[in-house]
Amino acid sequence: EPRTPWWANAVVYQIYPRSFADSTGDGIGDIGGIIEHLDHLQDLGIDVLWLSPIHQSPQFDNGYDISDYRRVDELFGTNEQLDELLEGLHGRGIKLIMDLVVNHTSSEYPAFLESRSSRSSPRRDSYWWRDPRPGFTAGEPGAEPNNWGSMFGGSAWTFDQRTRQYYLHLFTPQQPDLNWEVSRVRERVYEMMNWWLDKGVDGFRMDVINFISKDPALPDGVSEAGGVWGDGSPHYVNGPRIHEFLQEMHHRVFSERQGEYLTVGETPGATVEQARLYTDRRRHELDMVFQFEHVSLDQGPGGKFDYKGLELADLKTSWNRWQRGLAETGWNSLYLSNHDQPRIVSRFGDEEEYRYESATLWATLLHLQRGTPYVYQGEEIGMPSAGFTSIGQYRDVESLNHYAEALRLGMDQEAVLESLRRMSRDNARTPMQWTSGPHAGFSTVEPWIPLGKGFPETSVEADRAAEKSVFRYYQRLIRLRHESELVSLGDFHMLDPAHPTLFAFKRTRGDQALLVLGNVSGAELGVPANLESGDLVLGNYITPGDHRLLRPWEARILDVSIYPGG
Ligand code: TEU
Repeated sequence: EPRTPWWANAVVYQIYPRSFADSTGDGIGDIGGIIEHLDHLQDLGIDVLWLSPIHQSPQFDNGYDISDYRRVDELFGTNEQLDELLEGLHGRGIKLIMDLVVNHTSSEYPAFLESRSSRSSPRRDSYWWRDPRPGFTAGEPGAEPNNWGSMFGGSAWTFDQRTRQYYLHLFTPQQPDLNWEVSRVRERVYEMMNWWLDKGVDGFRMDVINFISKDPALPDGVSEAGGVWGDGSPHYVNGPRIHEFLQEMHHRVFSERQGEYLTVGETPGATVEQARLYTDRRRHELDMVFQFEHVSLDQGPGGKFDYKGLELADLKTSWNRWQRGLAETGWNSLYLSNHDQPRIVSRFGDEEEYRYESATLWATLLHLQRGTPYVYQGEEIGMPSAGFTSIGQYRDVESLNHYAEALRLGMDQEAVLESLRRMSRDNARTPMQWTSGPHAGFSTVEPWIPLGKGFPETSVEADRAAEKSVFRYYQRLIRLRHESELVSLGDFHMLDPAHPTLFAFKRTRGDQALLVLGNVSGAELGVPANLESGDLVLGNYITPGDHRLLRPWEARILDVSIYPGG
């Protein structure tokens, strides 16, 4: 197998542009704002920036609905500014990967407008058009071509009066799914990818890329007793031709390029076995994928808004399986936070008294694994979740739809608000807190979404001036990965997997070994006798402690190498 890839010790930082920094005074973050904060990224020490979509879009799903794949939306700036950003990043040795949203387009994308114009359109087959279910009246409930529900509520089908057929959309009706069965559709995607790479971008984060291959029969999904919609996912998650499509994409886009690229697929529902296929380098599909197992463990059978809390042992079991499963073949991406997930200090940590400690503990447990860590904007200062208490504060289409639907079904309003407070995607989308000044230094005017409840205590300015700085701790973790092959490449060994609050693992390489210890609780915790000794490499408490005791949310990285003869 070829030499170690360049990204084996890289760290990626994600920017959600709408919420990062506003340079134009319209309350919405933009490319100019990112350019103003390049020093922040460089100081942190990251290698790659992943930019969530900045393409032209009607913004029904904050840009994950693209109407022109080669133009920057004027909300975020201009193509020239994007070139400037790319230059600024490259000048600092940072690569740029773009979001690639090609499971679906915007319903305002020209090919969709053409496709929906008539049944005989040459683009008709670029999307999934189907007749109403036989025996039902078109447009009436039950007449949908199959029983699939959309990710964001309601049917996955919308009826189009003009041509009297339905089109498929796994997300909002403004996000029609492309038909990847049609080779012309695929070739246009590859052309567009090549266009971006020719401009100098360094790769892609591929939105729900494991949804692109559907069983063309589009069979009904199994529906739960009492449930309205069937589960269509077996017919489109890791679908029949997914590996063929990804190999074709690699061939058309990457195979003849010489540069250093990064591809990461977002793959909800991917198992370890699937992920191994996606990321086995001999198969030429993807470099790594975002799996969803560890961010589903605190959910009950009712799905993401059915919050049940985390059992630490479940997380250890899951992470261990992924670490081991992709040890020989394939590669892990490591993340706790992104624009779709609640903030980690609020979700698995303590956003109040031990905000610094729990932020840095989770950072330690993540960054000391083997794989590529992703840092989501604000995570590096321990920003908590939004803490919204009224529906008027929310902006996310998924949250708003869920609220309306839940109330329609007669659920208790307070309970629904509480589940949104826990799990809403808006938890990660409040404005980046740069200072404790007006609008957190994010903008000069009222931002598009309210500031999170962590304001004004939590900000880049305050954190960097503090003795206990989350940012400085992230800097150290990132440096450690850059400098230590043990961290980037060492083997992973989980210890004490059933313990309810101790998170312990070893990394080994040759005669070198690191022991990572974390106390995932607000109570003191005795260290098992066999894990007491070692030289402290990094810890998240500034005062020295007792090696037999972990303080609340304490994390330690110890050198436990066995030196020959030592
Ligand atoms: O998300 C895909 C996805 O399935 C989920 O992460 C989803 O956002 C949510 O968690 C469902 O509860 C990707 C993008 O990251 C997301 O922002 C987009 O809304 C979605 O695709 C559609 O493009």
